[in-house]
Amino acid sequence: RRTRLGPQAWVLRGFALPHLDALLPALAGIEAVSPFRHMQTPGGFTMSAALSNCGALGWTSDRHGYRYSPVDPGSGRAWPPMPEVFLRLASEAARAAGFEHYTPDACLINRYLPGARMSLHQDKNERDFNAPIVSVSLGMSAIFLFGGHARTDKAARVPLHHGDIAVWGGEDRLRYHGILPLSGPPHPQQGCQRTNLTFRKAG
Ligand code: MD3
Ligand code: FE
Repeated sequence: RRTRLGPQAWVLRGFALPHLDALLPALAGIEAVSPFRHMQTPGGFTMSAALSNCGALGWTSDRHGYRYSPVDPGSGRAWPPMPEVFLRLASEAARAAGFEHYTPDACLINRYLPGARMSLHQDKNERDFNAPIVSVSLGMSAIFLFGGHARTDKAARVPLHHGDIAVWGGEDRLRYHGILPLSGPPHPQQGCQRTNLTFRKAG
């Protein structure tokens, strides 16, 4: 089932479910090399969601700013490579939403425990705003905030569940968005957490 959120924004309900037997072990492998950690923001706050990355470039944040980096600042070594199953899933989801030939070079992995949130922001650290963003939700359900092109535009609230994939491109690519504080029942397999994979063409 495909739900339209905007002219070029879609939620593909349950699209990742048939891929989870391959996806979850690959995720565990990444986590073992580049563990989840809480990053500092340039404003001096600690982000409530913990993050890791895989792929050629990883999104990082510290007191000096936000940027994509080929190395994990925790280890000084390259981020783990993007698993084939990640690439295949991201590219299939992009195609299902109308974006052909999607080859992301970055996968940011956010982990939310109850209470963790992401306030309204735009994704502007990528070089190419033409490529779509693909986001895979795993574990506990969350309420996604989908706003407009100005921070003060009223945001729609969209529930995202285990296995859902959202795709955003074109004129929807720079819309404000966020995640409400995580709450609700634990997920039967994943427990009290939500993990979100966000694929981007960053470099
Ligand atoms: C809509 N993460 O890491 S992904 C982020 O669930 C981020 O962890 C959220 O926003 C999460 O930057 C939401 C979905 C998403 C990502 C980028 C977008 C939605 C978007 C860009 C434009 C519009
Ligand atoms: Fe974002």
